[in-house]
Amino acid sequence: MIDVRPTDALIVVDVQNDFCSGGALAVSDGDAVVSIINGLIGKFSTLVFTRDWHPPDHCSFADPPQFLDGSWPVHCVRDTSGAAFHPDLIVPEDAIVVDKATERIPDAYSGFDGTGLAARLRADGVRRVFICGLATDYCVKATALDAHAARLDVYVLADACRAVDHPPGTGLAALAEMNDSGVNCIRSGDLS
Ligand code: VGL
Ligand code: ZN
Repeated sequence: MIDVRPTDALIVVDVQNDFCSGGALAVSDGDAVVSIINGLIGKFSTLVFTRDWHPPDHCSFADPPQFLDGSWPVHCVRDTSGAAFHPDLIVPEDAIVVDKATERIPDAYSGFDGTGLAARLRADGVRRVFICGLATDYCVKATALDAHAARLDVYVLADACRAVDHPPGTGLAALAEMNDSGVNCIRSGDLS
């Protein structure tokens, strides 16, 4: 078991309508992470929720999208219902909300990319981060690798993530890549 400490942060990545069932870029079984994450937030004194927050003409949008080359259907356009957090996700008033990929170019998958998040967490005395959300093989992976590069101790809560998994196996490969890079892959049940 891992005891959650006051210097730990939970980072919830992109649990937004467009990545959940019925969304523009739905991750299969994406909704399943919501209740797991809701059960974790009471353990943490620092909570970060990232949002994919694109302008309407974002550079990743394509018709037809190729998925593998970084082109995607229109998704998570700022201030639209698709970009809103899943309606059942508990987002406390004092949580840190981080918007990413807010300019037309470039795209950004990591919650640390251009957001000032590393400095903010450092200023708050955070040493370890526990990462969950959507999608394992894109924004969760990029956020975890950047957190590690920022010299935080990084844990990915594998059961509280879901992958785009296109082609199938990409989600598991992402977990292996994170593990090989020094990110600890654990399960939410390991937290006490
Ligand atoms: C994401 C694809 C495009 C993600 C965001 O949140 O994983 N994936 N934009
Ligand atoms: Zn995006």
